[in-house]
Amino acid sequence: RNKLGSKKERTLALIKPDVVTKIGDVIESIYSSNLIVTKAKMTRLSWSQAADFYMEHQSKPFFNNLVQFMSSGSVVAMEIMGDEATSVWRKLLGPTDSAAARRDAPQSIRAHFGTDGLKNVGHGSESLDAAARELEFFFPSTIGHGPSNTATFTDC
Ligand code: RTP
Ligand code: MG
Repeated sequence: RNKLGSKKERTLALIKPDVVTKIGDVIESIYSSNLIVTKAKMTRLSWSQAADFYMEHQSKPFFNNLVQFMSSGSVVAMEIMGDEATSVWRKLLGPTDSAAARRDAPQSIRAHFGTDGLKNVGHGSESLDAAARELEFFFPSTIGHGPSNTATFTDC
C-alpha cells in the first residue's frame, strides 16, 4: 500500500465469446470504475488452450460446457490496472449466474449483458496469485524466450 492506502494491482479481465460484439460497453464500465486497460489482445482459444486455462475446474460437471463455450468464438484478454483491481473487477462482473446478478447486483456487467450461468460476459482472476498466472497465460513475458512471444495464439 502507498501513503494514501491504495493498492495498485494488475489483473486479468477476460471478455468471453458471448459479448465480444459489446466489448465497448465492457471497457466503458472498466474505466468508469477507475481502472485502466494496460494490455489487450483479441484471440481465439483452441479447446485445449481453454481447458488449460480452466484447469482448476476440470473435475466440475460444467467443465466440458465451459471449455466448449470458451473456445467457440473470439475472446478479448486485457490486463487492467488500478486500486484493488482484482476485487473491483470481480465486483463489477457480479455473481456468476447472470439471473442471480440481475436479482442481486442489478448494476453489474453480468446483470446488463449476461445470458445465464455459463454465458456470463467475463472472467476475473480470484486472487493476485491467480492474476499473475493468468496474465502470463495471455501475455507471456519475453525474457529468455527470444525475440517473439506471438507464437502461442493463432490470430482471429
Ligand atoms: P470466472 O472464473 O469465469 O470469473 O467466473 P466465477 O469465478 O464467477 O465462476 P467459477 O465458479 O470460477 O466458474 C467458472 C465459469 O464456469 C462457468 N460455469 N457454468 N453451473 C454452470 O453451468 C456453470 N457454473 C460455472 C461460468 O462461465 C463461470 O464463469
Ligand atoms: Mg472463477
